[in-house]
Amino acid sequence: MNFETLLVETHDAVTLVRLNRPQALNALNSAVLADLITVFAAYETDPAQRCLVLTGSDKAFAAGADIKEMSQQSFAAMYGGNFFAGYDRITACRKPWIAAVSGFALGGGCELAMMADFIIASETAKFGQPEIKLAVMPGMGGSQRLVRAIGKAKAMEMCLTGRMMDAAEAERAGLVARLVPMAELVDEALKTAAAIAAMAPLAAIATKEAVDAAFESTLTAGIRLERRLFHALFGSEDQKEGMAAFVEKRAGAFKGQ
Ligand code: CO8
Repeated sequence: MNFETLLVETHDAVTLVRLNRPQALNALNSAVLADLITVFAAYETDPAQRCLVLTGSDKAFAAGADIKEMSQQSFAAMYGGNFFAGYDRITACRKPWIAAVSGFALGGGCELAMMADFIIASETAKFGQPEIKLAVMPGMGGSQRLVRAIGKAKAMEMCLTGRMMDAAEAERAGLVARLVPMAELVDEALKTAAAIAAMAPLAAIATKEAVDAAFESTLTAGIRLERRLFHALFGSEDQKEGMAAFVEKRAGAFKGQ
C-alpha cells in the first residue's frame, strides 16, 4: 500500500506504520487521518496481521494536529463537519497496536499515542498537551485519556500550563509502558509486537476488550465481562492448542480459531 503521509511495511505478522510528514514534524492533518483510517481498516481485516506498531521519526512522533490546516476554520466547519471524529475509527480497532514514541508527542500527537494499547517510548520522548497556548484545548481525547493514564493532578497541570513531560517523568507517571534507548525504539517495539502476534489472536482481542472495559464500567460489570470472555475462549481451537502445548512442553501454534 502507498500513502501520501505514511510509510507502511510488514514484518511477518506485524504491520509497521511510520508517520511521514517530516517537513511538519508529522503534524496530523486530514490526509494523515484518511491514511490512518485506511491502514487500520486493512490491518483489522487481514487475519495474517496480528499486531501493529505506529511510530514517527526520531525528532517527532507527531507535533500535534496541523495548526496551519486548522487556523482559519470556523465553528460551523469544525462542529458541523465533526472535525477529526474519524479518529474514533482508529480507537474502534479491536486488534492490538502499540505506539512507539521518540521526540515530540504533543497535542494530537500525545492523544494519538494514548489511543494505542500501550506506549513504548525512547529516552528522548516529550509528551504534552500545549493546545491551551493556542487558545484551544485537547480535542482528540487528551482531557480524558491523560487523566485516566496519570491521574487528575498531573493531567490538569499539563493541560492548563501546556508544559512538556520528559520520558522519565512519563514512565514514572504511568503514561509509558517502557523506556528504551532511541536507537533501539523501533526494534524493541517490533519485538514486543512480534511477541503479541505469536499469541492466540482471539485471546488478544478478548484481553484488549476486557482491559479497555476497566475504563468504562463498574468493577462488578468489568469482572463479569472478563469472566464471560474467559469462558468464551474455551470455544476456540486455540485454547485446546495452547493448553496442549503447555502439557507437551512445546510452543503453541495459533490459528485464530
Ligand atoms: N502543525 C503544523 N505545523 C507544525 C506543527 C503543527 N502542530 N508543529 C510543527 N510544525 C511545523 C513548523 O511550522 C515548522 O514548519 P516551517 O519550517 O514550515 O515553519 C516545522 O514543523 C518545524 O517546526 P519548528 O521549526 O517549530 O521546530 P522546533 O524544533 O523549533 O520546535 C516544537 C518543535 C516545539 C514541537 C514546535 O514545532 C511546536 O511547538 N509545535 C506545535 C506544537 C503544538 O502546539 N501542538 C498542538 C497543536 S493543536 C492540537 O494538536 C489539537 C489536537 C486536537 C484536535 C481535535 C480536533 C477535533
